[in-house]
Amino acid sequence: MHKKLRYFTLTWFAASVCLLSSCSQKFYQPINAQATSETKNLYANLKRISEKGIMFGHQDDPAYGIGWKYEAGRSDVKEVVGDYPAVVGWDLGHLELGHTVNLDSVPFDQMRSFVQEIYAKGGLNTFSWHPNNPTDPAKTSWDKADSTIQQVFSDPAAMGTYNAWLDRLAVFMLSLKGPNGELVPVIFRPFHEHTGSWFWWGKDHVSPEDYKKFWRYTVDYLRSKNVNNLLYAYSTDKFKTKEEYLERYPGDDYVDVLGFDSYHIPQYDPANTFIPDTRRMVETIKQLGQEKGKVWAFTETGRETIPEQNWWTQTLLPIVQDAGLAYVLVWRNGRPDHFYAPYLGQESAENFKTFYQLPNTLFLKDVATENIYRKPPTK
Ligand code: BMA
Repeated sequence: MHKKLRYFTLTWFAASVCLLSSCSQKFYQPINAQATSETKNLYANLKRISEKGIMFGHQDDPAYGIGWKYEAGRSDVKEVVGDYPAVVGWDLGHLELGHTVNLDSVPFDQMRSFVQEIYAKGGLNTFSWHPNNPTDPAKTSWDKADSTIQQVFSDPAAMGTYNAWLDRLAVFMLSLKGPNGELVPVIFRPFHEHTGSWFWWGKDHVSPEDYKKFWRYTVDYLRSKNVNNLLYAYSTDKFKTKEEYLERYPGDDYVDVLGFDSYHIPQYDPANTFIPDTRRMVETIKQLGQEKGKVWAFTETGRETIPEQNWWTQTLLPIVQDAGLAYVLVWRNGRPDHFYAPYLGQESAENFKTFYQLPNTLFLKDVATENIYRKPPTK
């Protein structure tokens, strides 16, 4: 920790100079003017922290890992490095149906408690959403029905279903309360990976205009329900150009965080270009973030089962280092053949410790002292 503290002191000085010279700080405000003060503070702090390092995130981290489920205080990440991730991802899939557990068997009541606990410790929560299909709730996100979104807008019954789903979402978001009754700010990342076509909101199933309209409708609806604790993350899958990234972008008034998802799958990458391709995508969102005054993040990645011993420093690090990303999130440790963070004894665990020790990779202890829900210091 010593090395990290020294680094913080130095970068803090640099950040203060930046603040005094008003380094584009005026841009970094949430799209929702009614956002709670904790949410506004979080957004400003995400920008501030991203100038110091990158927060590490893991999906469902405290809920389960390889060989365990719901054991208080456990975390595969913590068992390897002695600290929790700074960011935890959750998925709201099946909340819309009124179920009590999500699509990966996480009970929503437990999820809420975890979210509150992480908030209280100074960490960050982010939500994805794999909803079923509002035109036929028996169909999953992966049921690639064409024109679902178009149908939602043209069929009042489908729209009624979708509104009822958003009502459930709003109730859940508004139930996330901190110790003083304040709303817990979270990042909400709906309709992700839409440059691919594996979900009903994916590119082959909806026009760019309808996708944007649907996104804006969703944001406006939640806002009309006074859900003022969300920062909205726009999160494509892999993309080739800035134009492709922006093709379905709903507008600067509807997005807080610019993100994308990209997994390392060597069998689909015969030319072995994952690192340069992904770094290029990082550079694109960085450039857009700077232009637009928005935070940017690597919203999902990972190497399933991490068979490469040095994956963390040799593959992930060159992609994320010195890129101004607020966070990087790896996917869930769901099964022995489907996990993305190391566990004790896993073959990349030693290398993950090296990654953890770097001064600019941030875990819970690093961000806890930064008070990301308080007003950032002004000097
Ligand atoms: C996928 C897999 C699935 C899971 C889904 C939603 O990548 O992890 O097992 O149901 O995400 O979390």
